[in-house]
Amino acid sequence: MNDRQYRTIRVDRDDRVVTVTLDRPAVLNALSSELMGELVDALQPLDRDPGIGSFVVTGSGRAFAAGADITEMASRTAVEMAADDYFAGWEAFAALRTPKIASVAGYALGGGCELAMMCDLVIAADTAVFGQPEVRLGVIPGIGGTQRLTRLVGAARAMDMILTGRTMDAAEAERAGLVSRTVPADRLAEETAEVARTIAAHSKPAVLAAREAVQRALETGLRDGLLFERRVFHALFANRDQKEGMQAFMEKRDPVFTGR
Ligand code: CO8
Repeated sequence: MNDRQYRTIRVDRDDRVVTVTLDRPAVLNALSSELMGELVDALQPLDRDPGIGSFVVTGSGRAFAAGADITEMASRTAVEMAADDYFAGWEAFAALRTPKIASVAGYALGGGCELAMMCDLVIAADTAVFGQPEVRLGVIPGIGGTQRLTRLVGAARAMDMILTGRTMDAAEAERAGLVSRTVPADRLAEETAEVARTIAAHSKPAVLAAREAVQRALETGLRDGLLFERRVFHALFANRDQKEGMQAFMEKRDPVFTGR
């Protein structure tokens, strides 16, 4: 990990898991440009570290994140927004290949909901509230909400959420397919850590390949997706981890993966 001091996030490492805590609780972790920059700055170098197996992103106080920072955006002009390609930096976060787990308690609204959807798994406390209320501000979701929410929950429910601005509680979000699991709030950190450790203990090349293959399902047709999956499956047989995983199974012992 780098030694940089961050103002808007906290970064902690526990063995192979790195947790980033959004740390602007006074403004419900509103996603400022500074926060976006710090998050990417912290995680990008770790993404290439074979010693890191998963990332967790979580909130603090009453929120995961209540959206993009409205105060920062409010007076900007269209020309400025376009010239800065405002929030294009979030694509760098979404492009991180190490599995990302959103651990959500409280508000995940607007950009907060979009940040959760940029992650590979969403684990929600029963206090979580999801929504895309941008229409109430006279705008629309701008960091993937119209695209990712529609793919995750279908057009009917995405239209309902995005056009009315209504929120979903954790139970509805889980039923709709936005959330991977829901847990009581006091178990959120523990449950998230358990999932993060489990993923991080697997062969990293296999995990990266699996993640990429699932993502491909969201972006391509079935025929191309199946071919991609099969080719990646074949390629994994070049790895020592494949030999070790299958040998360990046959010897009825736990595998020792090296990421090679
Ligand atoms: N930005 C900035 N400050 C915020 C935000 C935000 N998104 N959300 C909350 N805050 C601040 C409040 O202003 C308040 O500050 P202060 O104490 O100084 O007045 C503090 O956080 C606490 O909030 P509230 O007093 O409002 O707390 P409540 O419990 O009364 O209400 C809510 C909680 C319902 C979550 C309410 O704060 C709320 O509605 N927040 C805004 C939610 C929202 O609209 N989010 C969408 C933002 S737009 C967006 O995300 C678009 C992303 C795409 C941009 C891409 C551009 C290309």
